Amino acid sequence: MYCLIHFGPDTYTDKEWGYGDEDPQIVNPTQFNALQIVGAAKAGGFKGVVVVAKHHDGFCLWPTKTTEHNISHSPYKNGKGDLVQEYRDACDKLGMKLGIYCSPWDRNSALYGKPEYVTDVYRKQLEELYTHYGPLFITWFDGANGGDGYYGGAKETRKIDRSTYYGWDTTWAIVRKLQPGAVIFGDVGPDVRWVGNENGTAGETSWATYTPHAPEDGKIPGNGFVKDKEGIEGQRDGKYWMPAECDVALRPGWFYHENQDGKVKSVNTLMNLYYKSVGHGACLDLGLSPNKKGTLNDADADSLKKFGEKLKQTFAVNLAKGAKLKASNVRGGNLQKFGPPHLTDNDRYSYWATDDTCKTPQLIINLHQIKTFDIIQLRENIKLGQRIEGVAIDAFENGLWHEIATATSIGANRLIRLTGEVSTDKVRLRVTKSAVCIALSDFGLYKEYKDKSLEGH
Ligand code: FUL
Repeated sequence: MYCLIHFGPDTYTDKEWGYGDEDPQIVNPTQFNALQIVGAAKAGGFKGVVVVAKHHDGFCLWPTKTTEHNISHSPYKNGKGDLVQEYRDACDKLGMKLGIYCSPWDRNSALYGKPEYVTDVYRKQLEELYTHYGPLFITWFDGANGGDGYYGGAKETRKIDRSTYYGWDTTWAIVRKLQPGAVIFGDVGPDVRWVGNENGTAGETSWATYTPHAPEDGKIPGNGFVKDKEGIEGQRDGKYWMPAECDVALRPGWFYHENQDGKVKSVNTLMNLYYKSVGHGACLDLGLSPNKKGTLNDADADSLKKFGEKLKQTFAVNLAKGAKLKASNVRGGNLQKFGPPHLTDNDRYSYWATDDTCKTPQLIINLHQIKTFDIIQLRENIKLGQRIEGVAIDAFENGLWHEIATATSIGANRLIRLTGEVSTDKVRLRVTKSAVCIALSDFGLYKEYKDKSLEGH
């Protein structure tokens, strides 16, 4: 999980997509506090932040040499400000990771639409960002592209060829060279893909494998030019390993709007999103919207804090730990290496594996005493791929096994939220379908933490 921070001229004009003619003078976050913003993300359990260094309006939050349309022409710190640097410093102080979003579409640039925009402006901006603010864990390439804008005063509509204009191969090569540790996000990956919606949810069935397709036959797909809906589930036979990223904002909009102050997502809404993103093997990328002063409103920070607390408490104790695990098959009979005890150790890559011929094994989890849970967690050793295609879980009640849940894809993480609490001393896992022998790394039973103080709003 990480946060995606939108702040810029739109914060002051109450817009979501600035036209590109905004006066830099309006950007004046007098109390800008990167530590408060990044600290709130950390309290929410997020591991990093992606800073929108330039949104579609073209305004750069760092003192770039590529355009005058940047923070050095705003009153903030008398033109000596650099918000990206302040985020970098805050991340370093708090042990958080930093990523960058720099919008390819630029509604301010007079050159937008010409090849020179890509070569002399956009790629130079990326070079500046990757050279000065690393190490980055991710770099975001947004798909919104082309359309009307200010474009240096031309005030017209400019359309670009979404397959070819940005020369993605060359552009991505800048990331590989300057930030080799960063994954590249985009509608077409190449490392991680957009999930195809902005609701923050991946499909109930969710494959990390994916082949992006252009919406027009015979064309090459590009960012902003894919069959979006295919991103939700991915494809079982997808050509590329490209796990999904679920982006959604904490408020209705990505940018701050005073009239949305009462619409900050509640802890329970965030938990629901967590189950449907992280719990479907994807990432949750939550949008934060600093206000005009340059801080998060108390309600936003409060919701994050409660969410972090609820997550921490919920997953603090794996009720399956200490259980006796009996598997119907263990690879080569080698309990030490492939036995089921690996399912409840703290290593997400140690695993229970079966013989090549055994694709539908069963496991009995003897809890020794009655335990009450409402969440089941399964994780595959993702380094060995996504193998499992179907599981069922049973609880032993009144002398009989009762099916309490089923699921399809597992992947890096699968959280099954039961419709109610289950109390039992024995649980059975049945793998009902797998492409090859299984390599399951974790099994967990949890009870969602409920505390009145966290249900605040
Ligand atoms: C979208 C953009 O158009 C939105 O403004 C926002 O930045 C979101 C994260 O990505 O494509």
